[in-house]
Amino acid sequence: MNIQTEALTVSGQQWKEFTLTNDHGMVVSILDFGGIITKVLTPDRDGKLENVVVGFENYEAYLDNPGYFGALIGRVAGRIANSEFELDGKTYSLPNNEGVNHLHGGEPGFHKSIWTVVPFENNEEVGLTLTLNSPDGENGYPGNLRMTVTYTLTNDNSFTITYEGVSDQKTVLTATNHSYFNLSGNLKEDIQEHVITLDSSKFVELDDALIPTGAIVDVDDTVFDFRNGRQMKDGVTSEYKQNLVANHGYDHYFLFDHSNDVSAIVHDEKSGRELKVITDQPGVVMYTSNNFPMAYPLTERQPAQYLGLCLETQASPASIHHDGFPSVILEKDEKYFAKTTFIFGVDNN
Ligand code: G6D
Repeated sequence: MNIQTEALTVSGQQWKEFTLTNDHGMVVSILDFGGIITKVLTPDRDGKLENVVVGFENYEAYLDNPGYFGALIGRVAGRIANSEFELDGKTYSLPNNEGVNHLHGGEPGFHKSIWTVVPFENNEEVGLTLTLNSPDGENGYPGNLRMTVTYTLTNDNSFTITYEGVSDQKTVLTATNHSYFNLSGNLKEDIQEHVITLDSSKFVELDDALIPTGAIVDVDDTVFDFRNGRQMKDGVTSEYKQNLVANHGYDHYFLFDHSNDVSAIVHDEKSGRELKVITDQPGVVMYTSNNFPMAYPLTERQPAQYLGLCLETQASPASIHHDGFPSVILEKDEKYFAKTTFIFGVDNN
């Protein structure tokens, strides 16, 4: 187990990058800026270590980061319709950073904040504890919020993210991480051939602005049924309206059935890599980078559509305006806790 810390100067800002390495050579690199995961090196079926997440070649690009690559997202991941919500009869207005709507906590959200980072290491694990104080009223959200995120790498090639938060006023909170996974290794291929399995029989319908309509739709007989595994490209070629509103792919919240411990599996046949996701969250936004940002070069190549798969485990901001969705309400002094583990392995083929 090993942690390396490097001081960086990016456009005059002083950042740090922490590189975690386990005893099998798996590597995860993380910035204090946005808690951004810049690199994850895992072995393919032949033991070759390659990068499996999308990241920028030049770190200045993270100051803009239109795709939220690798970043912690909050206070509320996802979209809040009309950039407002009501709590106990009071209406709160948030910055509308996507048309009339509020996306991913606004600017600067968690993804553009400098987190205080404390590394930790023992024989079993290596990791970082990241803390952030978000003051009452920041981006319109009520309550002084103290966030603690823990990134932990273990020797079974698991990477666990825990999120803890507490606010001195009733507020809304659902945090996530916005890494774009690509198991081909060093972005050799896009993700269209990746086979995805989701423990989910229902997803949330979106309107043309990607705002939940309030309807929860059965996946039966649609290309949203991933219960028995499905290639991502089915969503690209589909003429189903929900794939079209997402610009020929997926950008939807799937509600987990919790019929087994593993909520999601991603498999790349060529490399043999397999990613399993275990989470305590009620669902996940699966985004297939249909609107991949083209402005900045990536570590390994030029940008292109469908280069990364996002699995944003979280509750649903649709709960702010509709009944029947996993709630994002956090009561005064209530302890927010969320945990997601990404297990990187290889198949036996
Ligand atoms: C696009 O609609 C998608 C979002 O879901 C995603 O989080 C963002 O790009 C990075 O706006």
